[in-house]
This record gives sequence, structure tokens and C-alpha cells, in this order.
Amino acid sequence: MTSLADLADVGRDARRGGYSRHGFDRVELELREWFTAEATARGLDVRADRNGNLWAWWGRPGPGAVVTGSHLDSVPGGGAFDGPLGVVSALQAVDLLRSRGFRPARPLAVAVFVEEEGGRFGVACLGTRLMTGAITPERAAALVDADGVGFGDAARAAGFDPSAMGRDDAALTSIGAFVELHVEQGRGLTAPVGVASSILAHGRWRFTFTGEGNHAGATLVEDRRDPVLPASATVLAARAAARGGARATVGRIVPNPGGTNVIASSVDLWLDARASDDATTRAVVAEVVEAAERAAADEGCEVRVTEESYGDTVHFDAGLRDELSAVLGGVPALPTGAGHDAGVLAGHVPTAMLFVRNPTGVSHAPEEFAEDADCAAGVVALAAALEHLAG
Ligand code: HGY
Ligand code: MN
Ligand code: MN
Ligand code: MN
Repeated sequence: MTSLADLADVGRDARRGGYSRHGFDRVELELREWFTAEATARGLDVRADRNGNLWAWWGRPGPGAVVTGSHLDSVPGGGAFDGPLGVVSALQAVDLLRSRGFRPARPLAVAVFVEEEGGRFGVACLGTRLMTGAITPERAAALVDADGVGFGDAARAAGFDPSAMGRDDAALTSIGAFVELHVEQGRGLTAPVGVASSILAHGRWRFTFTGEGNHAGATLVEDRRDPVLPASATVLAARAAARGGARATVGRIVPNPGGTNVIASSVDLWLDARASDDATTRAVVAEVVEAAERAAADEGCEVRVTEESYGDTVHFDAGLRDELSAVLGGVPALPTGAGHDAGVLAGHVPTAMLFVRNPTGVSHAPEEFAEDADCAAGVVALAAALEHLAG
């Protein structure tokens, strides 16, 4: 809790509440410096990979290392735990193992992955997607933030060469097993600590509606081609399409140019859709797209839909999951609707996740919370998992 308190004032968002910390922005760079200093003070050897992820090594780097860690960025106006809890707990687990005189038989590392939330450049888990080749470095470099700054330029300003980014087999083979500790993001966990079984299929789609900008007072309603109307219909269609456990969310809508007395000329809207499997997720999105197209035509507008990112259902390595659950005294396994770097890595290396109870189930919001005692139980569990895997 002391380590989390170290970060309590870094990246507070006075307007939204909570924290706004985004890949390679001033705040995230400050947090990376904090991590480097903390890890170095513990005698860990901190290195950045060519995709902007940080690795703090206890012992000589891989192959076959046991790696733990998470991310330090947040959603806009996010909570204190999503990401940092996994990083802080990893450092605390190292301290705990050391205090017991544990000597890892396999190398052990704490990793910090860049831009996990996609809060700045739009694609979640950018650091691990680059590392695994799930996104090309060219596409990543071309992503732009809300101010028009490209990921490539932001990476360069942070000291990375965007042309050297991309699939990193050396980094992947250095990982023998990856374990990410994370605050649970729903109310599914009633014990202090659990292990993850699966992640929903999920993705993000951008809808751009184009109409005709005009005067709010001088333009008769029947003369309008107002893109806010089909955008609004799309929000309702998303809710209607999310049946049987599927989720569909519109959390970001940008009317352009955005004036109270201006009929917008275009609207950008982002759909986040998730479901248990690929086919269901695709069906939800298809239903929303069809409704958007119909509503756009009714208003004389056009709509263009682009898939910005997608990941199929992740089933975590059942052997590793059961092994860790047993090591931790039979803690429960549960699925999650949230995406994680562990989900991206799971397709490449044996991967597991530990969850720490979230008493209210609130996450991606300033009110996100976990009890001190549960966070401590998380550190003890992570240390036991690392000891088991690296011992
Ligand atoms: O689940 C998410 O939206 C993100 O990957 N954390
Ligand atoms: Mn998150
Ligand atoms: Mn997270
Ligand atoms: Mn005027």
C-alpha cells in the first residue's frame, strides 16, 4: 500500500477524477522512471525492449524465465489499481521472496507493458501486441492520439525507434511462464484471491457518420442531414444487441465540430463489443452496423465502420491455472470480461492471472477499490506462485 501511495499523486485527473495516465505521455514516463528506480534499488537489472516495454531482471535474462507484471497506464479518469496493483505487487513479491532467502532456480522478471488500455492511441495492449506480432509496427506507428500525435512520434520522443518495433521472438522465448496479478473488475470474486479461467472475445470498432454541418436556428428540421441522429440510434442498437451475456458499449462519441448551435458535419463514435465467443461477438457487431447503416440512410447521412482492434476468446492454460490454484490452497477460478496483456501473451507462452477481490465491482472509474488486506493476500499469493514456478 505504501508503494501504491507513492503513485497516488501522479497523473491525477482534476477534471474527470481518478487518473489519466497514457502510453508515453508525461505521466506514464514519470511512472516508468519510478518503476526503474524502485527495481534498480532492489538490484534488479532494468532493460527496455524495442517495443517500449520494461523488464526488471532478477538473475540473467531468459530463456525460460518466470515473468510477472502488468501496466502503469490507465483509461481516461481511471482507478488507482487497474495496472499499478500488478506492478507494485510484483515488486513486493520479490521483496517477500528475498526476505525468505529464496534463490530463483530460473530467471525471474517484472515487466511493465506500454499502453495496455489503448486510452491514448486507441488499440489496447499495444506493447504486447507489438511484441507478439498481433499488430504490425507500421500500423502501430500510424496510430494517432486525440491531439494528432502519432504513436511513432511519441515512441521516438520516449527514446524508442518505431522502425525497430515489431514481433520480438527473443523477448517471447525469454518467457517460460507469465503470471499477471490484477484487481478483479467485476463482482465475480468473493474470496480475497482467485485465478483467471478465460477472457471474453472483444474488440473496438470506429463508426464515422457524415452529414451536413449547418446552422441550428436557420436550418429547417426537414432540410437537415444531422449525423448525431444515426449516431444516437447506434447507441440504442448497441444496447439492444447486447443480449445473453454479450456486452456492447459506446463510451466515446465526438461530434465535429462540436458547437451547441451547430448541426454537426460528422460524428465519430467507438463501439466496444464483447461476448463469450467469436461468432457471438461478430453477430453483435453486425447487428449494430446494420442499424447504423439504416439510421444513416434515413437521415441522408453516410457511415463508415472500421475495426480498430480485435482479440478472440482467451482460455488460459488449464494446467498452469489448476497448478497455481492448488499451490494457493484451492482458490476459485473465474472468467473475466476485461482484456489484459496476459490475454495477448496467452497465445504464445504459458500464462496465468491472479485476481484480487474488488468489493464493489467498479473499475475503469475513480471509485475502483480493493481492501488493503486483499492486496496483501495478492502479494503473498503472487510470491507463492513465483516461488513454485521459479524454485
Ligand atoms: O478490457 C479492457 O478494456 C482493457 O484491455 N483493459
Ligand atoms: Mn483496464
Ligand atoms: Mn489492466
Ligand atoms: Mn451566427
